[in-house]
Amino acid sequence: MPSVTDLIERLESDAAADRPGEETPDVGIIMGSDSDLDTMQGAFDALDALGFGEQTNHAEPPEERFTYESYVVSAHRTPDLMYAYAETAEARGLDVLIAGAGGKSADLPNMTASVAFPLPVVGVPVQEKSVDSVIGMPTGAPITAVDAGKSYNAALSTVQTLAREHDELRERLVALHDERRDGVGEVSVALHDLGVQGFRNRER
Ligand code: AIR
Repeated sequence: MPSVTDLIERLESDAAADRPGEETPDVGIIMGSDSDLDTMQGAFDALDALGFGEQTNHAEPPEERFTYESYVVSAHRTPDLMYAYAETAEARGLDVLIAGAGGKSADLPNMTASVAFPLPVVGVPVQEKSVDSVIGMPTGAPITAVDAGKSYNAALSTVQTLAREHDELRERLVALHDERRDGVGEVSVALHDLGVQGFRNRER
């Protein structure tokens, strides 16, 4: 079983490999515990909807041009891993990070943002009680954060950042946005035309 030390060494050797940008993941998603996975699923759903592929081996990129990776990194149980992940992120080719943590001491997003600076980090408070610790940064130490549990929006924000450089992503974002807009139109007409009870019956 690989230890935390092995994982830190892996990150360091990935960073030293200096691979071209097309071969490294664009978005790094980290979370404080695998118990955060359900809440963080929204980020994966959004990236999947935008055509991103998951990179599970730093040396072997998937077919998709845009990719993400994910790890569990605990600010309190594995502070050395958190530091190594944030410190090597830029050299490992990542362009933007999403970090989620729960509990009252949800320090992974804010500490990752401090160490990985100037790489942008989008923080996801996994629970309502985590919001203050994620967003409470001092002047000069920035983090972008979403509301509790809104990991889907965190992924959209990261792709908005990437889309400034990649027209293809801009188009995918606009298409996804239009789809959601059309969805509102569809339910609006259905609610009106079927009537409240008819609409509810349709949902069953
Ligand atoms: N956490 C893990 N290490 C540091 C923190 N703050 C958070 C996780 C998770 C919560 O603690 O992000 O939301 C509970 O973790 P677990 O592993 O006990 O389920």
